[in-house]
Formats: sequence, structure tokens, C-alpha cells
Amino acid sequence: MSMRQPLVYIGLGSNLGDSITTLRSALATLRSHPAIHHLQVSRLYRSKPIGPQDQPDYWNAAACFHTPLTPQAVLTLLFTIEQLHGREREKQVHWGARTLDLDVLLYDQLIITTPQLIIPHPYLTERAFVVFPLIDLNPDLILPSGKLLRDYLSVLQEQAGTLQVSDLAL
Ligand code: PH2
Ligand code: MG
Ligand code: MG
Repeated sequence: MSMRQPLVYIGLGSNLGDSITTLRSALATLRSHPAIHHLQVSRLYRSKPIGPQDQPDYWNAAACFHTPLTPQAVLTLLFTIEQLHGREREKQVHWGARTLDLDVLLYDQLIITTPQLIIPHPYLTERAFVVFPLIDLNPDLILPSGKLLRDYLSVLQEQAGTLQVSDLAL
């Protein structure tokens, strides 16, 4: 399949249930999807919750793949995979605990602002649990703003202290 298909970066998170099994299963679902090509996965991280503190620590990672799917179609696919893994959105507290969270972070160099989807993800550069996994995938990653993602690392040093790299592979 052509490498010129759009390159999409996603964030993965889980802090309810058997998180590592859930993350591996979500990645297996993506890998076996006919429109997802060359899936690559970051290291696995354990992180303190950002937002409400009365919830378990998170397991986080990032992944990237090439796909002919539109941003909206990628979002719909991720939503379906979340639901397959027990995500219950109606009952959910904003930024509260979840079995599986799949976020579209970047779609090529596109900037999209719709009620359903904002790309780049609005908090991308503010969250160590997103920035560190993305840099695993591409240390030279350039954002649609033209800025290097790794230039945001220095302001995330404090948060980085609450982030642990796991020995486990996804
Ligand atoms: N996701 C949130 C809210 N807070 N904190 C961590 N550490 N990891 C997450 O993935 C996360 C969070 C909402 O999506
Ligand atoms: Mg999220
Ligand atoms: Mg989400």
C-alpha cells in the first residue's frame, strides 16, 4: 500500500479494568483493519491522572499508521473500537476513568476544527503522557504550526516526573 496515504497519530489511554490487555486488543483490532497500514506503537507509560484525582493511574501510549480514511472516518473507527472495549460514554465524568480512550492527535499536517473533531488534539503539547509517546514514534515530529514537538519537552519536565516508562511492550 502506498506510503503517500495520510499519516495519522493517535493517543491510547486506559485506567479501568485490565488496561494492558485492553490496549493490546485495541491495537490488534487496528492492525487487522483493512484500511490501517504500517501500524507502529510507542512504548507503554504509566501516568498520574490529569483532571479528577480520585481515579486510578492511567496506562498511555501512542500509535501511528497510514490510512486512506478521512479524519471523520478515523474518528468513527476509534469510537467503535472504544465501544468494543466497554467504553460507556453516557455515564462518564468529564476526564474521568475509562476502559479505553482513543484520541486522534494528528492527521498529516491538517488543522481541523469542527464540533466533533479538533485536530491537532487541543491538549497535545500540554500532556507529557501524549508528548513522550509521540516522540518515541518520531523524535523529529513537526506539528502543523511548523514547531518541533520535542521543543515542548522542556516545559513538561514537572509532569514528566509523574510519568513512568513501562518495561512491558504493547
Ligand atoms: N485522559 C484524560 C484525562 N486525564 N490523565 C492521564 N494520565 N492519561 C490520560 O489518558 C488521561 C488523563 C481524558 O481523556
Ligand atoms: Mg483523551
Ligand atoms: Mg477521547
